[in-house]
Amino acid sequence: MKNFKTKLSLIAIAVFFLALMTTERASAQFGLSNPLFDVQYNNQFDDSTDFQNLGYTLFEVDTTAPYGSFVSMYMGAINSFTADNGFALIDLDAQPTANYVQYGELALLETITVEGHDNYGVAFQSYYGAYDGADSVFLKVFNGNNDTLIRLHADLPAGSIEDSTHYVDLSDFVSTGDEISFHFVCYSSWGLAWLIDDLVVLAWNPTQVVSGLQDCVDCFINGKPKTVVAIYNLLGQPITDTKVRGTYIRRFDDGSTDKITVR
Ligand SMILES: [Ca+2]
Repeated sequence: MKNFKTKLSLIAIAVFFLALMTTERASAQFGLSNPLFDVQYNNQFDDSTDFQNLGYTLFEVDTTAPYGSFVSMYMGAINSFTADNGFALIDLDAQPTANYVQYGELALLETITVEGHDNYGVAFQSYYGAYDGADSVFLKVFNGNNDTLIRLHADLPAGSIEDSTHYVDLSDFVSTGDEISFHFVCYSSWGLAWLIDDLVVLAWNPTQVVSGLQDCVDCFINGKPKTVVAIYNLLGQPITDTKVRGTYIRRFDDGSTDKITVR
């Protein structure tokens, strides 16, 4: 009886900590104690049971870096915020097929109900190496019976690699109350590798389109212009090496934030 009670206690403690970890993961805003925006979901790719392979070339969800014997072994791990606790990898270089036709599809098994805003988007870190022009990678967004395929790294020349934060605005095909999910899809002749991490679904007011990072629309407080004091990418990571084009979150000297697209 004593052993039984001890077992029950241990199970209760394990369930408590599992729930705590899940809550912590769900509410985490990468690297920031004060969330910059309303995070509706995040996945740090720290649990392989969140995902399922649907293609015949397989993704791994682990901390394995590319290991293909031709070129991908030189790529190294993804430069994501939470690479240490896992990421997704499809190493096409390590899984050659006889007919040079590879297809990988990694399905996120969880569905996300977006609520409370007019605008939604998804951000993630993506590290990709293409061998030739036949190689291509996509984010597939599911919303009810509709799916939308969005090509990633589309401008990447064959034979090069790119590690970058991606933001896809979902506002045109996702509304409050919708249940959405994501697949990562890859077609290749004999590509190198693709790594993914730090998926965030966020909600925001309409994005302002500006021509420069310091440009502001209605950015006055008490008659004085507000000053940009920090700039973040859509994963909430501080940005120092800003590109001219892209979508960012800015924090002003009065503590307020906005979301901009620089074109
Ligand atoms: Ca991770």
